[in-house]
Amino acid sequence: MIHVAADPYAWPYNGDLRPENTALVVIDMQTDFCGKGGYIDLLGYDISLTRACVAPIQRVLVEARRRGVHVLHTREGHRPDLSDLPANKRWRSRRTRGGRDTGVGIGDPGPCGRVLVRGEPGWEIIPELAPLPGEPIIDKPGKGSFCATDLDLILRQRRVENLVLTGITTDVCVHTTMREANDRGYECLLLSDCCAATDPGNHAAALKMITMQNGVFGAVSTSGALLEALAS
Ligand code: C5J
Repeated sequence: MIHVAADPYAWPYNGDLRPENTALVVIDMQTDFCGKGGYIDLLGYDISLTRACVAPIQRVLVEARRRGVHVLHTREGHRPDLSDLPANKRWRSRRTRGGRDTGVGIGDPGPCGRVLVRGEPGWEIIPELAPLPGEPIIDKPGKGSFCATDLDLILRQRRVENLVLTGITTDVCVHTTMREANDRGYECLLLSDCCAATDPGNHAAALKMITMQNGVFGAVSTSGALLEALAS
């Protein structure tokens, strides 16, 4: 039995933590969410917040790859013809925090190409966390990684039971993915230092939500605790 020290319970619930049944999912580490001139930067948020998890994810990736843990990456983005972009998502994305329509929203041209459009520079995963050949990249049109993707199929083919969630943003795509995964029966662990949000309060609240009801969506831990457990 191997457990990771986690809140609110030692994870995974059954102590069955092996590289073969465990996947590390790196969510949306794209320039549009953490790079200069990307979508989040254009919206006026501080990208040093969303970049804070880059180095911790790098450390976990090295160890996960070395030990043969499954590694998967996701990218949020839309087809160049925007046929998979809901009109309300586009409309909302164009509004600033003050509610003014700036015209710089999803699908519009920006310093990193068209915002969150597949194939554009801003949509690419940042070079520091570039996927290795053979690591699946899940392209998703929504916030959750299971909606309109083949993620579940790929995980089930690999007999994955445990999911370690990292990436950005904690309160949006990471949380949505964790909730979707939990409902599908995956045993989920979110690494707090390997996730980040555009707002520290939202990051903290997202972590707290997971720990309610004895771990309503799974558990929360840190990269250090995971690496310790993997080494044991
Ligand atoms: C957002 C994401 N925040 N990757 N996307 O719109 O969390």
